[in-house]
Amino acid sequence: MDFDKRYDHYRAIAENSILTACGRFSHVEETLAKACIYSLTAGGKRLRPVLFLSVLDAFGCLDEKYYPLAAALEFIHTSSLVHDDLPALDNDDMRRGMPSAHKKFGEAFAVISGDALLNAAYELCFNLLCDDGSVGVRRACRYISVAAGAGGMLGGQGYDLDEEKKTDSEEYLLKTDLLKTSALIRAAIVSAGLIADKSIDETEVFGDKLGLMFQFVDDLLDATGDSFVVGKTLGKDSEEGKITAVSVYGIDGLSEKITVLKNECLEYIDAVFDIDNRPFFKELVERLARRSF
Ligand code: GRG
Repeated sequence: MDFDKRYDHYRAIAENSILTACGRFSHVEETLAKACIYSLTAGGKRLRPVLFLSVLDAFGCLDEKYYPLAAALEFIHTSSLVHDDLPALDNDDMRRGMPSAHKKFGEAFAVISGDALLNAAYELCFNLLCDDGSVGVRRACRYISVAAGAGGMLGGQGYDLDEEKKTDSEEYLLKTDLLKTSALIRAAIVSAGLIADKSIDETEVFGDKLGLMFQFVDDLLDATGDSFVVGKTLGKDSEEGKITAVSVYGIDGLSEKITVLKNECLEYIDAVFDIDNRPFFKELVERLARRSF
């Protein structure tokens, strides 16, 4: 199967699982339900669920009973975007080419819809744990919860916000990005591996490298991209004097770093996946490095 067909296959599973999981909002307060569904159905690449499903598939474990975890990963990601766009954080008016949640529903509903999405992600995990309490599923759910929390994505956001301790150093940048962005991308890969009985060590470094490359490309796009194509306001990082991979490495230096990370990802793919699955993951890495989908 060629790359696009295979990506679209996983993406369709992810979309269906997200829509099914949205059913839980049919009996809740109307504006809150609308705000949750608006943010979840606004588009996006569905990268985290696609990674989860494709890694499960590569390890011979793609089964519909695990689909709710694909939705859970997207719910966590979406909740972080809703909160990240708030005036108290990044103050972004546009997300995925549409008004951000607080622009559409007001700040208060953006806050509680972000909370509701995060909570719903754990409902999905607990439902699966009740139906299938296998060791792999238990470990996967635990891994996802740690990766999303203060020791992972939220902690990275904390470093990103901590103006007093921020320095324009590579060490600070890596510490922040490996948590803020890599943690959830890594969790999508590692949790699928855990379900397939792989150890954390077998997949974790690939997840870290991919997540870091992803954030570096995001920083580069913020400095050089087209806001219509990217679907959000660009150029804010440098306007606000933010510490990003561009401020640390410069545009040319960052492009080189992205190439190094890309090559490291390609090497890890040879170590992690069998020969039939390597082309899909390699193409995914190439496209993410160019952000060409
Ligand atoms: C409430 C769970 C929760 C978290 C709040 C704000 C915050 C803590 C964390 C911020 C994490 C964050 C937004 C990191 C940036 C990651 C990033 C580059 C997002 C863009 O991801 P894409 O390109 O977006 O996959 P699409 O729209 O394609 O899904």
